[in-house]
Amino acid sequence: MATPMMTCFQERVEQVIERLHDVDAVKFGNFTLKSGIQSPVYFDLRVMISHPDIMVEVSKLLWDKISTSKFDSLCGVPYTALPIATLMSAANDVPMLIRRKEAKGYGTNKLIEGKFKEGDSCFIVEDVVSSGSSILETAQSLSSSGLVVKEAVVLLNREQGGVEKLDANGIVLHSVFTMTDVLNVLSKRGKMKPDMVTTVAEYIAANKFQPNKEILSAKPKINDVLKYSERAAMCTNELSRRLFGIMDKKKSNLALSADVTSSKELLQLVDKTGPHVCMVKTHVDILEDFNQEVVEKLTSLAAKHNFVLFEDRKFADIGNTVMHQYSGGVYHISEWADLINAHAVPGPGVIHGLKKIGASKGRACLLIAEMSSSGNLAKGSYSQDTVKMAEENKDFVIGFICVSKVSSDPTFLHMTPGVQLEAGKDNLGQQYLTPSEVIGNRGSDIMIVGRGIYQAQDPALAAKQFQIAGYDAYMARMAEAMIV
Ligand code: 5IU
Repeated sequence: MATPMMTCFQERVEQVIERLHDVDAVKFGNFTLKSGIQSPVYFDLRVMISHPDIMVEVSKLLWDKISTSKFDSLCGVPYTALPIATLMSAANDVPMLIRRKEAKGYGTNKLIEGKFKEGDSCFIVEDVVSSGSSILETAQSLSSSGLVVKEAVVLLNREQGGVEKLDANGIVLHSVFTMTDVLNVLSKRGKMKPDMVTTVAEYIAANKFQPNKEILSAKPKINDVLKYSERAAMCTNELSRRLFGIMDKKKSNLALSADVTSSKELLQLVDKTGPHVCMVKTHVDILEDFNQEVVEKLTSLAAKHNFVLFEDRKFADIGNTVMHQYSGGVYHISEWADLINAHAVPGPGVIHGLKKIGASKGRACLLIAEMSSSGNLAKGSYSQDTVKMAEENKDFVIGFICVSKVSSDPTFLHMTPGVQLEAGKDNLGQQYLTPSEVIGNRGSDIMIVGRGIYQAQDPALAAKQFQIAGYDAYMARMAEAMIV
């Protein structure tokens, strides 16, 4: 039997659901959702901000759900949950944190605003949850800044896998009401026509997350469930085996793009960030004071910190020319770079030329299947033909530069540039995705980060944050592949 307190809470929940319906935050009809799915019910909880009485009551209900939990601060997921978290914080004298949605790109470049110390616990507040991705992304940002996130609270649970996804990532989700509650309350209170009640009930049933059904029907994507160590064991190429081994041992899928222009700065940056990376990517031709000593020191740092050295030379000429560019000139790249990359545009001759120089030295190559810059032409059939070219040259080509999963072969590496802790772009066409998007959603193996690290106030700390965010996203991807 319900206790009086529970009954009272329940009554308040029902009133809020009815109020939300009255102000058109819940609508019935025929709607096309962002995902393209047709839905007979539509939630627009943002309209709450125009109704202070609803905002206050919602914040109280959310607080009542979590008041027995212990935490140091609250963090609302932008945007609607931000003012709700503010109300909860002020009414209950609990500090609040704000996760920046856009990187500032100047000043302290802080990701989390507000005062906290490493190890503090933070409770996430959200208005509505479907798959749980926004809460997970917020949790990853918070934990990469040293906070501990174990719980989240949401007003409306759409029952579409959010609870399970967050649970797989160690986060308990509390909700004030579910989509089924909305249907029950509004039909009970005569706010819906009987045929609409049936339509919505059918829609909820059809879209409800059913883990068991999905485990049986979904075939996990192979390199989403294989661990780095398992993939290392599958590789015949010595360098890819070593690289997967480093990723496993160092718990890092981070490649630093060390695009600085002085040797001193380069060596200092690499030494500081070395413990957090599995790879350092260079553009030696931008160094104003290049000499052989620099690459000798770089290779010593690679041994000291156990990472792979990748010269981002992007060879793009006929076989005979790239042989000279790779082995000779000023840089003698083949003498020190473990890994290089090439455009597929000249045809397989470019790989054959590079292989002639590099294969006997244990070197390997990536093909550029896609690029991160806006308007680039590496897409569609060009990308597909690049993958085919790699498959035909697996003894020397070990993977791709790409922004999506281009091959399901678990021995191929997918490496993605254009990564910052917040999505965005620079003013010359570079496009940024987040670690959780690149590693978690797109299934890439290694994220390449340049300015996000070397322009940070503390590059070692930034590298550590990216390392944690990238590795968390990899773990989340593995956990999700097990559920779905
Ligand atoms: N890089 C890209 N996009 C690409 C390829 C390479 O950004 O498609 I191919 C390189 C350029 C730069 C690094 O060296 O990756 C990204 O640096 P920032 O994180 O500073 O944008």
